[in-house]
Amino acid sequence: MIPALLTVGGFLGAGKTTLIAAAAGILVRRGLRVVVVTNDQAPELVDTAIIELAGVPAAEVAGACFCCAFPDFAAKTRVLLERHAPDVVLAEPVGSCVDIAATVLRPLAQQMGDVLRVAPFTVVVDPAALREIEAGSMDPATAYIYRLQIREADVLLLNKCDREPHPDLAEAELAARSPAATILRASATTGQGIEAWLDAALAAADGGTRRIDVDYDTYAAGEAALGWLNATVELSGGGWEDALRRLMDGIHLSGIAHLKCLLRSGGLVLAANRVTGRMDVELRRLADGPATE
Ligand SMILES: Nc1nc2c(ncn2[C@@H]2O[C@H](COP(=O)(O)OP(=O)(O)O)[C@@H](O)[C@H]2O)c(=O)[nH]1
Ligand SMILES: [Mg+2]
Repeated sequence: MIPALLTVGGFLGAGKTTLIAAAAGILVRRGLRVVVVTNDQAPELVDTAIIELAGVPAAEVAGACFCCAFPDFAAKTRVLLERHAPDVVLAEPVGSCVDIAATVLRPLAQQMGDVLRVAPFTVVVDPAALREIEAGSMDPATAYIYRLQIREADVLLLNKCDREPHPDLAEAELAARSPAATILRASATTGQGIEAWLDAALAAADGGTRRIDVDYDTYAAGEAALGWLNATVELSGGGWEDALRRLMDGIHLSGIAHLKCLLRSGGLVLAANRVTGRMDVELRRLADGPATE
């Protein structure tokens, strides 16, 4: 069977990496081989570290989105195919990226259709962020990107349903915006709905065929309205959970799409996030070994 490329898009902080790590775990338990391609604006990605900590081989396309770095994406995918002979390649494009079907998935199907089949393009949606966009509190050009991402999806995965009080409203909103898409509900953190999504996505072929018209000036303005900060800092001390919380809380910006941080101390690895629509710091332990000072 030709391996499937399952691309998981969606806005910054929607839960793509969490979903991919959970899905990879499920697929491995099913006896399948899985690899992941991550993507962000800077090297040494937090996402890559999270996937590798889950024990899954990963390659990263850094410094540009999959569409702008298509040859790199195709080359890294080929290397993973040759090295690991996977059954499924999971790919996460940058959260501010759109027009992925036209610029990545269809060219890939043409160039590598003999070694890879393109599964339905899934776009993950955080209902709290969707509400914020509907309320008009996001930069209009950035909101344009968000809405196009929804229209481009073959499958819309309404995520974070474990804490969403109004999933029906969010689902109706998505159905109105993208009537032809398959809409599914999930929680990447509890695992709810992920098996059903995988079954649906991996059974189908010919993903990424939906066509959208993109105004590239507005798209560029929407990306330009987002700032990027990539930093590595060395700390000494202890009480790392508290320190990380205070560090994340102490960053004051007029708006945050997705602030993420990985803290390593000895065998301890912590991940912390703040995302659109919910500004409190979420902290997870990715590895639980003894910390150093
Ligand atoms: N409650 C809840 N939080 C989630 C869920 N999925 C992701 N998150 C959290 O959302 C934040 C961003 O997740 P991440 O996977 O990094 O988002 P990405 O930017 O789309 O890759 C993290 O704090 C995750 O723990 C979910 O299903 N439920
Ligand atoms: Mg991510």
